[in-house]
Amino acid sequence: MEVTKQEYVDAVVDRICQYMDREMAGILAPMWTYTWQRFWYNGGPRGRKTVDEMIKDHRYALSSRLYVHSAATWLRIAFDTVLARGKEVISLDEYSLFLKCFDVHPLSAKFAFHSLDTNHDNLLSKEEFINGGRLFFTASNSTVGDHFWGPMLA
Ligand SMILES: [Ca+2]
Repeated sequence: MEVTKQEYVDAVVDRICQYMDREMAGILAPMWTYTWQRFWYNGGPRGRKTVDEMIKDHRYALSSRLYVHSAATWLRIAFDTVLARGKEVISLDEYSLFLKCFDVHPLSAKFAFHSLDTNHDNLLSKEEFINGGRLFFTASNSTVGDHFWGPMLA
């Protein structure tokens, strides 16, 4: 079984361009493509990887300090320039739009949103967003970050 760039990157970029406005898509689509190039696809002629290769690459990337720093930067840019655009917080609708680009159902997005909303004000602050995303990739125990990408578990 293989993972292709088409599945991992292009399908997401297509949804970003379909669901988000031009300004948001113009930032998030290249960010997502860069993520594949920088962390998950380490060269090779095929533009695809086996699932085992992807797991190995994820394990390697997630164990590096560079990744943890880069993930926090990625999340901060996504929050500031794509989702919140000058606001301090984002709504359920804005978070749902973000996850919709990754093919997450709105009901799962709602569950994820409320999991990340640790102060229960029905809004996600930048801190809650970044903390959830960071924990999704770095925590080995169960945390609020478990549902950052919807029902997918790290
Ligand atoms: Ca909150």
